[in-house]
Amino acid sequence: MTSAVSTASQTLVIIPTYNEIENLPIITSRVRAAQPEVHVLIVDDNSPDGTGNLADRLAAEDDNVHVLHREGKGGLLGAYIAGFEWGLEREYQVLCEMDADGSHSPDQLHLLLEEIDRGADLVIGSRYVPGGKTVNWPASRELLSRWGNRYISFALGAELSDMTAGYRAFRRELLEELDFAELSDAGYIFQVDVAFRAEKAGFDVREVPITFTERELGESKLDGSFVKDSLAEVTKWGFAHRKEQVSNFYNDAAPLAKHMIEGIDIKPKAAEIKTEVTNFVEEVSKLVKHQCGCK
Ligand SMILES: Nc1nc2c(ncn2[C@@H]2O[C@H](COP(=O)(O)OP(=O)(O)OP(=O)(O)O)[C@@H](O)[C@H]2O)c(=O)[nH]1
Ligand SMILES: [Mg+2]
Repeated sequence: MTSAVSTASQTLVIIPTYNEIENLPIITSRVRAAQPEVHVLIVDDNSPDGTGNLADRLAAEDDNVHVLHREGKGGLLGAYIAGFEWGLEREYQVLCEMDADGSHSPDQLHLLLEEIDRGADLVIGSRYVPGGKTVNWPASRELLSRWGNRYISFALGAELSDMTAGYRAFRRELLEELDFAELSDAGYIFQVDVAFRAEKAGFDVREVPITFTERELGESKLDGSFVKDSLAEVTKWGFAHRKEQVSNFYNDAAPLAKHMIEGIDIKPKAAEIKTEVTNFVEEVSKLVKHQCGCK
C-alpha cells in the first residue's frame, strides 16, 4: 500500500512483560544480537518479580533498549497500545510485537522485516502456513490452536491462517489508521481484531512461516476461558461482516435490477409482470435492509 522503507534502523520491537525476570535478559540480548540496529521497548506492568527494575538496568547499559512502566497489570492489549503510542510519537517506521518468553525467535525477525521491505503493511509470523511449526506444544494445544484458527478464518472469511499469532511487524501507517479504542480486549482476541480490520481496510497483510517454541521459563498469563470467549466473539464479527456484505450487495444490486427491468421495452400486456417484478425487487431489497438493520 505504501512505499518500501529501510527497516532495521527504524524498527522498534515492543516486548510486553509481566513477571518475566528470567526471560527478559535472554530475549533482549537475542534481539540485540540478531538485529543490532533494531531498538527494543520493554513495556512492564509493575511486575511483582522485579522485571521492571531489571528492564531499567538493561536500558541503562544499552542506548537501543527503552522501558515503559505502567502502574499495574493492565493486559496485553493495553501494554501494546502504550508501546505503539510511544513508538509512533518517535521516528520508528516499523513497530513489532514479540513475546518475552522466547516463543517468538529473534533469529526469525528478519523474515518479518524483509516482507515489510517487499511492501507489506502487516506481517504475521505464522505457525500454520507451509513451513511454519510449533515446538514443544502438547498435541492437544496445537490441535486447539490450529483448528481454532481455521474456524476464525472461516467465520471471518479471511485469507489468513494464523490470526491469533502475536509475532508481528507493522508499518507505522497502519497503526496510525487503527482506532485503538475500538479494539476488543477479551483475552488476546485483539490480535484477530487487528488483522481482520487491517485486511478489511485494504492493507497488505501477509504471513511468513515461523517456528513457535513453547516457553521454557516463567509462567503463562493466559487463562482458560480465552478460547471459548474468543470463538464466540469472532462468530459475532463474522455474522456482522456477512450482513455488511449482503447489505452492500443489495444496496448496489437492487437499483441496478430495477433500472434494467424498467429499461426493457415490453408489450403493454406484460406491463403487469414488469410492475410485479419491480415491486418484488424493491420488497426484497427492503427486507434485506431490514434484516441487516441498515438504513
Ligand atoms: N505488560 C504486560 N505484559 C503481559 C501481560 N500479560 C501478558 N504479558 C506478556 O505478554 C507475553 C505473552 O504472554 P504469555 O503468558 O506468554 O501468553 P502466551 O504466549 O499466549 O501463553 P504461553 O504459550 O502459555 O506462554 C509475555 O511476554 C507476557 O509477559 C500484561 O498484562 N501486561
Ligand atoms: Mg507465551
